[in-house]
Amino acid sequence: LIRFNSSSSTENNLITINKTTYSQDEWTNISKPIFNSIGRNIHLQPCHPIGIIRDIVESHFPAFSKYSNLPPNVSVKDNFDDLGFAMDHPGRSKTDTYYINKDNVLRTHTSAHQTAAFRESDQFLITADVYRRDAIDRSHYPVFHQMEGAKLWPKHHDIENTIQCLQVSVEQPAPPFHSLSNPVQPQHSLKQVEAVVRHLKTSLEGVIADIFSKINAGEHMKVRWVETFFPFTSPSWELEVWWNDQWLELLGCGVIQQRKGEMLGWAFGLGLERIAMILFGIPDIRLFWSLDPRFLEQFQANSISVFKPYSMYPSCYKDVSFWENTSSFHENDFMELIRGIAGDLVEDVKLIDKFIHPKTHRRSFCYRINYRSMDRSLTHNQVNSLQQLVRNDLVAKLGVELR
Ligand code: FA5
Ligand code: MG
Repeated sequence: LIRFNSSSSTENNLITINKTTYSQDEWTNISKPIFNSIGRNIHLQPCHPIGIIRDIVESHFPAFSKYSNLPPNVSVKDNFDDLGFAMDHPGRSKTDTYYINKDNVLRTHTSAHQTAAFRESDQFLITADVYRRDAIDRSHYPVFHQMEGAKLWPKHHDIENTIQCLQVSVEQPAPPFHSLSNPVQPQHSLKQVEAVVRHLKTSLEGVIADIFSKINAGEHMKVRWVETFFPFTSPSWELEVWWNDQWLELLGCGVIQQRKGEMLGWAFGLGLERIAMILFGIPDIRLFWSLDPRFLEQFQANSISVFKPYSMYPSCYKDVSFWENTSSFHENDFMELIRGIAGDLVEDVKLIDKFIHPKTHRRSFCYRINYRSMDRSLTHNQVNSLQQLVRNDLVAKLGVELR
């Protein structure tokens, strides 16, 4: 059970999020730092990098309805069932998703609101904080932001005539609709789908080209489309951009699974932190959550400026090795445990050694935890006591045997 002191909204086994009260059960796995990050709404701040990017993307879709205030507590039905996620999809597991209780989660993506938004509008953008249990490093944080875009047309509308021609150079243009795992839906004609996909791709290429031209003016920007799978779109793609000598995934998208009668359309889901890290030169994802004026005062509404790092404080590495006692050890549970203790004082956690005992088949792990604060020097005593708490909790909560 979550028990937070002071003015917390949890009492006995109840948890209240945005005025809805839930009873906790054996699925509940929301930690205190996660609970506390709900409602920060950094995507609504016009002078915050995440808010600035939201404004740029929104300016590309002037006629769309905008939703930016939807609470993160949603039902399993909204987040998974209604979108066609298989019952054994790994995203549903407790190790990947924050459950409020068996039937409710913190949304893992903005797609959780698609069905409800379509009841009000045929073209919309949704911006929101989303929550996923994940690794700890400079580009992963358990809360990040997504923008969902979607547009529907009556099935027999002449979509072709609504496409504006944009000048973007695409390294790998639209792959054809050939994959058995990524097919055109049987109720759609190839001609219609080609028009929808051309509209989707030119719209997104336009957004990305606009964003990247702000830092890369005049330089040739390479993007490519890669086929992928989502349970709620088909065919589906990811858009990748060539950045620092590698392909970086920015968004997923596709033709919406036909759920709404005689309509046809597209949807996309764009991650804001990745773009913001590139655009503003922000080296560590934790900085987006900083309340330090040295961070916040660097940015102005509607303008892109490269982040000037203030001094880096020293980091301190601590290793911990242990045997698992059951075969149920999951790395995300360990990450969550560390976040619960060290919060934003942990920069990254890496598995540096793994060993399987030849006779007992028990697994042994060695992890290296890098502690570093972004706004002060940590003392040895502080780091040692954090590490001691991590070691204690490993035994008490994950049932491992320290080596
Ligand atoms: C989705 O979340 C789908 N809902 C996207 C979608 C919407 C597809 C509508 C089709 C139609 P995915 O898990 O790939 O897909 O996440 C989408 C984007 O969010 C990624 O491309 C990436 O930019 C961002 N993202 C995903 N995981 C993380 C993470 N841990 N940290 C930062 N950004 C992330
Ligand atoms: Mg993806």
